[in-house]
Amino acid sequence: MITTPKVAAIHDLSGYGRCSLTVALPILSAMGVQCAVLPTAYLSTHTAFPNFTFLDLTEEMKKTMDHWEQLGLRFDAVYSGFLGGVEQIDIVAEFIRRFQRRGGLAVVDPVMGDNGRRYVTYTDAMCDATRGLAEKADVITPNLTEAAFLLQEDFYALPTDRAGFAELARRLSGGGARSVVLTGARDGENTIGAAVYDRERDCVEFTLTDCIPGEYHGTGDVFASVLTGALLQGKSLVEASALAARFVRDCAARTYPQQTPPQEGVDFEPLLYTIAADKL
Ligand code: PXL
Repeated sequence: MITTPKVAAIHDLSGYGRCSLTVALPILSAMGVQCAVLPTAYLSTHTAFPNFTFLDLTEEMKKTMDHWEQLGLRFDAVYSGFLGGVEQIDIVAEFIRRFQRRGGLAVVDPVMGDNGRRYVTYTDAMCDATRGLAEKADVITPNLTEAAFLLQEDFYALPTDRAGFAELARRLSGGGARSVVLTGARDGENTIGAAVYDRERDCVEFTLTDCIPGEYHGTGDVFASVLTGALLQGKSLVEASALAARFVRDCAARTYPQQTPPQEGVDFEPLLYTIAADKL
């Protein structure tokens, strides 16, 4: 009998603007994964829109965990993303300890910023705590900005070629303690994708696609969600990263001609069928 894998997704819920849970939930469901959600905050929109509202759900997270403990719930994967404060980052570490089933997977997307800049709600203390959380993960999925924060280096001094990205991915693994999928790795003008360090195989491979013009919000969340779903469906890390890179590329290619504002994210919904469980 084939059982449906179960993931707990710990991200914010942004009412408008495709990112975090509004991306993770449909993608994981389409991929044939049962997705339980532990929302960290409710925002009217993600933080790239002006004047967003922010309702912190830290207390609700704690109560939910106690309830889930009473129910004896365990998850094949814990998948975290945007977090609302330092305490929540500690709560995710505790969640992994309490709810990850033996042999399960902790995927931490160390969401902190993009394009060399921190997201407006991320503080120094949160970046320090995120570094600690990343150390507890089996797989981390930083973009280059987050890689700079994790390694406490200047974003503008990071390498810009394949050999340099491979070295960065290895360093982010903490001596092979965790696997790393470093996103936003550009190889020349027209190619983008990820440098993938697999701790099982102790090697770095690249999963690259052609580069579509336009920079859309939430693509990191689309990428990490597809990666998590594919890993739970038994794909290798490199296969999962290749699928995620191709899906983000296809979504961007579909979105670009529509000329929608970048904050609205990518038009992924009509393409969900391409990553449906029966296509994997
Ligand atoms: O896509 C990352 C993300 C998730 N959640 C919120 C965000 C962002 C990036 O800005 O603002 C609320």
